[in-house]
Amino acid sequence: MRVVHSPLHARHQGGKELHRGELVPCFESPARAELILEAVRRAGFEVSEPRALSAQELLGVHDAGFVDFLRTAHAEWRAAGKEGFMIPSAFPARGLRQDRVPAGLNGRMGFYCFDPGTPIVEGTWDAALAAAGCAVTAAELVAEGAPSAYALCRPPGHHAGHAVYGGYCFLNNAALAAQRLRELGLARVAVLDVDAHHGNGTQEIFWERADVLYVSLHGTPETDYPYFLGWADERGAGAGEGFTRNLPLPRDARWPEYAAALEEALEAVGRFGAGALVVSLGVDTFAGDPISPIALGAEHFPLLGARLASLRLPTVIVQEGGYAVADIGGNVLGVLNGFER
Ligand code: Q9C
Ligand code: ZN
Repeated sequence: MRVVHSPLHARHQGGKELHRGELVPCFESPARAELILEAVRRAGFEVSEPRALSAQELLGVHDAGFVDFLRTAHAEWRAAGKEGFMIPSAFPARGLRQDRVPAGLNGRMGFYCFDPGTPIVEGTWDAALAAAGCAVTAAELVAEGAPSAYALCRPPGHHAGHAVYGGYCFLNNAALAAQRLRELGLARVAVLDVDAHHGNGTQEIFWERADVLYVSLHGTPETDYPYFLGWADERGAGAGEGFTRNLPLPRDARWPEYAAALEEALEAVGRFGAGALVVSLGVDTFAGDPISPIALGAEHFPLLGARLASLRLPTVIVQEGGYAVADIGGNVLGVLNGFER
């Protein structure tokens, strides 16, 4: 399996997130991608860089004003004499208008964001665009006939919606991969999201579409991030009704419960008749993860990989979360090896 990765990921670093009342260094760090890269290289996977992506190519998934904001926000911040990371302080929640984009930078930042845990730094745009490029390049490899490809994306993407960022995500890498597969002629594409958190962004992007199935396994929103989406009764709307499937799990679920839900998810993907599969792969389902709602052991990741491979679909695996940094390389490699075996 080819690995697509860009060193530009490292441009996104140095930010802090609001965590339990304190500003702390982000859990989502450059070391994550470096350690995954080291593990896949050592295991003999061929690694290549993505092709360059233009901002224009994001518009099948993202809003033009949103993309413009992400591209220019930090330059505007610096032009105002500020430095360091940017985080918003107010959001358009219930009762507040969402039909007007504020002109000022702080208002616009809150408008396009949903949490204070996703700082923008000087290099965020370059890193996010390169990560999107990894996912799109991996999709193109698979559309050209590769049985599978792994996009080692950083920052991650599944929390980013059509016009909103958050959850360490700016551009939705997996959605861009699925959209690219559609453009390249695959009539039906399934996205299976096995990150520990619900992929609210991916769900929102494909909510009214019947050509892209979204299935997610995640810690229940009753207790876990992103809190406000990911219940089992969310099933899509309009033409997309029945093409979203959520399988929330109780907190600290272990392999037996997880594996049972995974079988349901695989069955849903099988029934859909997808021509290709995009996997949103978070290894934050690991018991040792500092922000994980699910408690899998390292030995379960190869089993997960093998079950994903059992669908026998052309597959793009897109890296999402995973914050147990010391174990992240081994856990991702476990999935990839299990997939190829
Ligand atoms: N302050 C992904 O796994 N914050 N995103 C949790 C820590 C958000 C996770 C609380 C977690 C987002 C891609
Ligand atoms: Zn996650």
